[in-house]
Amino acid sequence: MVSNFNKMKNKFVKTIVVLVLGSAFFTSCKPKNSSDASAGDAEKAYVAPGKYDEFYNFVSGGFSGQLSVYGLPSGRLFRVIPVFSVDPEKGWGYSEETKPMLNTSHGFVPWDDLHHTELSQTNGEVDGRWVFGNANNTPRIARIDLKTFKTAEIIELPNSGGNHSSPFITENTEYVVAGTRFSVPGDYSNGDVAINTYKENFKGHISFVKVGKEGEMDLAFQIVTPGVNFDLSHAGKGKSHGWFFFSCYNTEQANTLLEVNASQKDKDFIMAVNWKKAEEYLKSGKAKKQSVKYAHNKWNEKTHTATSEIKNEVMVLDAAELKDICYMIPCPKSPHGCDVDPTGEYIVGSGKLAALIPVFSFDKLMSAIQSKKFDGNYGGINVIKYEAALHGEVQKPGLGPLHTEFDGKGNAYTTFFVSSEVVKWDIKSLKVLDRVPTYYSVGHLCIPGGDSKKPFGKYLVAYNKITKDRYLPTGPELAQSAQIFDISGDKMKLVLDFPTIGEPHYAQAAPADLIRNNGQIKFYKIADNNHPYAAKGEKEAKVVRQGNQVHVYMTSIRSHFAPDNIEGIKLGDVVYFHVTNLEQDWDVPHGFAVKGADNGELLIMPGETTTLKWVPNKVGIFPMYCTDFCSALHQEMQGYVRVSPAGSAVPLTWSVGTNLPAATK
Ligand code: K7E
Ligand code: CUA
Repeated sequence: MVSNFNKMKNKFVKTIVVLVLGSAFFTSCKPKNSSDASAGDAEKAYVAPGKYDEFYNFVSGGFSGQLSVYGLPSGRLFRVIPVFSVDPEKGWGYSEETKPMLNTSHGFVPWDDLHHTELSQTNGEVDGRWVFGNANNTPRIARIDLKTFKTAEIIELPNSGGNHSSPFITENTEYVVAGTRFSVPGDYSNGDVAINTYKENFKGHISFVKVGKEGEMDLAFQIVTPGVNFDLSHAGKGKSHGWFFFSCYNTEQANTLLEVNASQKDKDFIMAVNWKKAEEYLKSGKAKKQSVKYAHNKWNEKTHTATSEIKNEVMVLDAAELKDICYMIPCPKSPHGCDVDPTGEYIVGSGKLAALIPVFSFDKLMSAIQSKKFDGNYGGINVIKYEAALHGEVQKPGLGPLHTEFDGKGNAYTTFFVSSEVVKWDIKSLKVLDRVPTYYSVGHLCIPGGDSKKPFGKYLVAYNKITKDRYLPTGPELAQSAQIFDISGDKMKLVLDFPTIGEPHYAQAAPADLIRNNGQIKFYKIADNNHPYAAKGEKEAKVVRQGNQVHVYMTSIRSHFAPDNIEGIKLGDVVYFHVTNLEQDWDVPHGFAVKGADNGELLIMPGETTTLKWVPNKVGIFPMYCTDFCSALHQEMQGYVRVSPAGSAVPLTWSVGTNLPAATK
């Protein structure tokens, strides 16, 4: 959620809430009594020691830029996967091999803001192969391989600013999409324009990134649109497969004080995109080739190294010109979430400032398009008549609707930021069935498989923004939190609270077995290691000088490095420690750190080679050691590097288990 929301909340509560809904807010946003506030059916969350959870929960880390993996229903944290931000703990962005993963057209970027996770699907069902994540700030999409729980690929998106409505996918993972939050002048145009020329010079672009059989991403095309803010999106499925839906706000096209100026209109839009039609236009040569610059980074499991390539063009289709690829559906008050039910018939738009939730019908939308029930156009894009596409409105559902997920039994669950609750309602009848308070101010929610054709139901997790009075205080910044609800019955029941990493936004979950049995990699075969600096046995360990570059081909095995004594390094040298972990057992990583290195550590998985760059800036003896407790003699896993003055005559020597001749001098 945007931080403006907190400010907006007060104003909103005063002006609209009180007028429209009277005291409803005050009764629904606070726990009714203290036992209510702490109530939870904690036994349902209990997973005995040594037992496995039912689901993996992939949770966005928000401004941490990472993705965390929890178990459901226990709420236990299994892993933090570094994606868009450097992570010195794991060497992500610090080792020479991982640095290219964070390359962009702006150069190396060490941080980003990850809001949404999306699991790959086959036939509209979660398939457990990959999970995608979006970078908001420097627009990118990442693909994380769930065999290794490692970021395998990152692609940058040109012509964009704030990649928020991303990385949502089509039902066979044909595409992962990205709608720009900020409209900006296209990278292929002159961007040196006055900001107040927004209306003429600022354009929106939505990107369609094709996903191959092995997951490899390719920016297939973009669609240029009028300058609005795209917020969220979801693909059609089943009958609506072939369509994508994007919520837009700031259709006022304001460029300052959006809090006020982008909240003027009664209705903004959901943009319906016929991507199959767009594909046809692309094939028939209707797209313009534009020159841009974006990075495409790939991890190679054989060389254990990433490569980064800068690409120079993108095909762009114009929505105002090609009239039948985009349509605007009016949607009340700055829609945020845009969610499609499991049948593909119903499209839910959650207007942040609306006192109702409109639900659109795909069938009605199709017949409205056919019979041209238009209400003029917006920047050349036909606007559908609101009523013509409307299935109906959920009346008085709550305040500040944000996001909706589905249980596959005909129910929708919507989060309300302002009234701080999750509301369950019937998709067809639009009747509110149940509501539970959250603690407090829920943003996204997740039902396992909840945006797919086949939700697994059972649990609902709410990701909350504010946890005042919920946990022990920790200074000005409090814990971020999630809450699990049991949704197997008619009424939602609170099961567990658990704190989370960063600020969680969207999350998805998959049955544990789907991931556990997908061919998890337990270690890398040393024979398959094609890293150019690998030392595949201790005999291959060596130190090689090339001018002022020194390459240390080092091995690690319980419980020593080879070599572990190195002399002849001089000031002015750039030293590369290429550490190969020779272990061929599950769960025996070794670590590596050297005193004074302005770098992270290395964590080297069995069979892998990883490189730490070190530029010593003092003369002396520098200890190095293994940072990962690998054996009973882990503390003995250490060594020394001797650094001599520039021009010194100390020869380059190395050893393990014997004393160096130079050492006796
Ligand atoms: Cu509602 Cu960035 Cu998906 Cu946060 S967004 S909550
Ligand atoms: Cu190797 Cu500790």
